[in-house]
Amino acid sequence: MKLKKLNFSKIEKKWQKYWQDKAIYEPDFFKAKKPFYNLMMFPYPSAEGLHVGNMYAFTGSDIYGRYKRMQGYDVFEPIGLDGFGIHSENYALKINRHPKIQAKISQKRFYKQLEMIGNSFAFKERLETYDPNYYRFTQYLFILMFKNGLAYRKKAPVNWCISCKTVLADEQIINGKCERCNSEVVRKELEQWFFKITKYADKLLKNLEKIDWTEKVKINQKNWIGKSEGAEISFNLKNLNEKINVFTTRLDTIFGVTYLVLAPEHPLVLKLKDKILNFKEVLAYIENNKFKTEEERLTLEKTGVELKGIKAINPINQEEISVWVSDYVLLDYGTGAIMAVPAHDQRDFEFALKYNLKIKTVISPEKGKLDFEVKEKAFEFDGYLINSAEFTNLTSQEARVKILKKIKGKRKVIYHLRDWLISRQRYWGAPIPMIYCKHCALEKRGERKDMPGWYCEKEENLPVVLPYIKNFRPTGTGQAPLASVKSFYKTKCPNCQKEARRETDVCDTFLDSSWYYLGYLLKVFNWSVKITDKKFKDLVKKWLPVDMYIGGAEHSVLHLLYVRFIAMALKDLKLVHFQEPFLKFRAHGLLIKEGAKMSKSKGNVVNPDEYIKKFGADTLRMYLMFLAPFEEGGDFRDAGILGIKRFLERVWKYYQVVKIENLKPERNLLILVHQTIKKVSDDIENLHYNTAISALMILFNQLEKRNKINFEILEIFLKLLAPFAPHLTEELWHNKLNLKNSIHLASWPKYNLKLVELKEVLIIIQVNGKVKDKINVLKGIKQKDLEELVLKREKIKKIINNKQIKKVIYVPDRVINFVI
Ligand code: ANZ
Ligand code: ZN
Repeated sequence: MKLKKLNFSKIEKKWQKYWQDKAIYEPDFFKAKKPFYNLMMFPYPSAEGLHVGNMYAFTGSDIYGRYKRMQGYDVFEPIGLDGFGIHSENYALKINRHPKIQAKISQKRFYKQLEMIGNSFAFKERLETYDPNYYRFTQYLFILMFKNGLAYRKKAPVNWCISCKTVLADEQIINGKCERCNSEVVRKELEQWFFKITKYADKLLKNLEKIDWTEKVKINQKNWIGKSEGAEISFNLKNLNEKINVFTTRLDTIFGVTYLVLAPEHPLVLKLKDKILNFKEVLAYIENNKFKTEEERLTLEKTGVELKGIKAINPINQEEISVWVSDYVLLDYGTGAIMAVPAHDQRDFEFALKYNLKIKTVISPEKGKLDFEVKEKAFEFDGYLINSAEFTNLTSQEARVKILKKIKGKRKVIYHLRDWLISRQRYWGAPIPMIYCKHCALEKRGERKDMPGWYCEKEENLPVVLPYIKNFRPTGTGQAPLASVKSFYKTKCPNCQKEARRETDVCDTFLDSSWYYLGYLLKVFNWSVKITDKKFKDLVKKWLPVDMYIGGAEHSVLHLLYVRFIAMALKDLKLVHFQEPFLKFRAHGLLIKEGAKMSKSKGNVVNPDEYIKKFGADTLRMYLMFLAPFEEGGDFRDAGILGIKRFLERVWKYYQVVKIENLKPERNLLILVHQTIKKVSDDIENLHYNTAISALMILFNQLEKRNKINFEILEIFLKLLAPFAPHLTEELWHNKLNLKNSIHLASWPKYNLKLVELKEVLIIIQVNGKVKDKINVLKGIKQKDLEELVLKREKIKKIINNKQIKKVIYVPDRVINFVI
């Protein structure tokens, strides 16, 4: 018989078409009995094409989805493009093409690639965030937030990326640089839109305990939310009817307070204008330090100015202390003012050294060590109080409670989390659907009392379409490009009908992705429902929350936090029935190339197309998954991929030549098959795809030794391999096993626990009572089977050398002795 050579690309195209034509990956949304929402983070189409890192993530997610489908779940595995926003716009700017035109080109290219990788995507429900059908809901979400007091505008110092020419959210600053372009970030005073994520700080934190997420992502979120428990206490100002409130976590150090510090923007500074003797100097300091970023404020050498003529009184001992302004104190944390304890806070320590302020030690590391003194650096730990009047010798913890009572302070919990800055001075995003009327503003009218002049665009007028404009480049002036498009911003006030102005900033990209898992379900209705419609809500109940979500850990405090917040807000508005959108989230590892990070400048970026063309999608998929446990990432090496290619070719060849027999399978092989079913199932469940693949290789080595084999075993092997190599297995399923329907809709094999639990034992082989050899066999092996195995061994054959065996003595599972 002439062997057919394996033509990867031919069979891959054939089966991709078949899957599409038969829509086998489209669940029946309304009738599904066991819905399983298998979500992967949709890509930014902000490069020439799909990155192999995307393919790595998607394959890992797809294997899980395919496995669940074969287990009988109605799996929904959608995909789309997160194509609105700064990522895509920056790319368009780079290659000097209009983002709208580029989006069309990228869309075609990305979808083609997404088909090529052989995932079981429900392509009918795909979506793009720049589609007006989509962003109509993004805008609707904005309006919902506004109407419910969760969106507001305020003037605030914000992070401004010099290169992207727009503001950034705190979450988008990584080590003081822009998350997107890695350029410098400076501070600007601007009026901006914010979402009140801080309202949910506590829930965002508490719920972490309830969700099954990758631990390190939960830890990142916990730290970012940054719950801080302490006290708020007041310091009266001497001879003035004013006080300074401070937030402290270390009330036990109150006897060590040697000065107070206000943030430069603290309103009290201006209020005390006439009382501050050196007000000019203070003002100059404030002006000079206005544009430092938060990072700079906290890391650069500390500077400040004393407010001359102002003294505060320490409530615990009535001591007079000086008051300073310094930018190491931030306005929007706590109360914007601190009590400084140089002996026990390193920042205060450095400041005190620089300005020659007193350093008074009040905490000792050892009980009774009353002469302890801080010299080189602050002692920042809890300990035992010293120099603290009647509180001396108490532990820090005891002292905090007692001091709080004595000075009548308030316990207070605050969070590091800030509100989410949502507006961007860019072009390529969903226009913020708000209208400002200065006439109404003058009369203090508005949709909300606290925001005079502001009105939402009416729901029936959505979407506010982003117009095509030639000059889409960011201006750098703090104004978005749309601010110079009169036909866009000129409108009528929805209230008084006089001339009004549309908001010209657009929404942050992360608003687009904060609800996309709901978007796929809207697409089921082809966008023709409202979020409040019963039929939509029913579908939401049926399919959500998402059962499994897979994506990168780099989104820990960006997308993954925002998306939880939006779900909580929607839940409170009774639009969804869950607080947490993703029950289970797993972060995949990072893919590197030959030990190095992939980057264009190094020229070591793996282009998945090239590899698919050369080796086939099945080979690439399996190779990527074989590298290491999925959650750990892997090192891509060209040499390695050949090994997988050869393996798949061997499978192909074997299925061409093997004869199917209808005998009962050998017990040994059957045991291995069942153990492999269990191993592969467990491994897929835990995303240990690499060891699942190894187990399949071990099983296949055994199959390959046989030229006749039982049909069921051939069937089981293909099924186990199907999630990894979906095309090859589909081909062999139809054309070797002659089975109808897709293998991917077949049921996942079940194992027989009895067979799986069999253990191996080491049996000693003796000839005439002398130890000659050892053999590993399954526990409980029958004497007849064991004899047969042993007598096949070269070593034993030689010894026995055709002599007559007189007797065989067998001690079960331990020793077999041939008497010759
Ligand atoms: C006195 C003190 C003594 C403090 C001591 C610390 C150690 P976390 O844990 O991050 O919440 N602080 C309060 N508000 C601040 C602001 N707006 N800008 C800068 N620093 C501020 O930190 C709480 C501590 O940070 C507070 O406790 C306060 O300094 C400082 F031995 O008060 B502490
Ligand atoms: Zn008006």
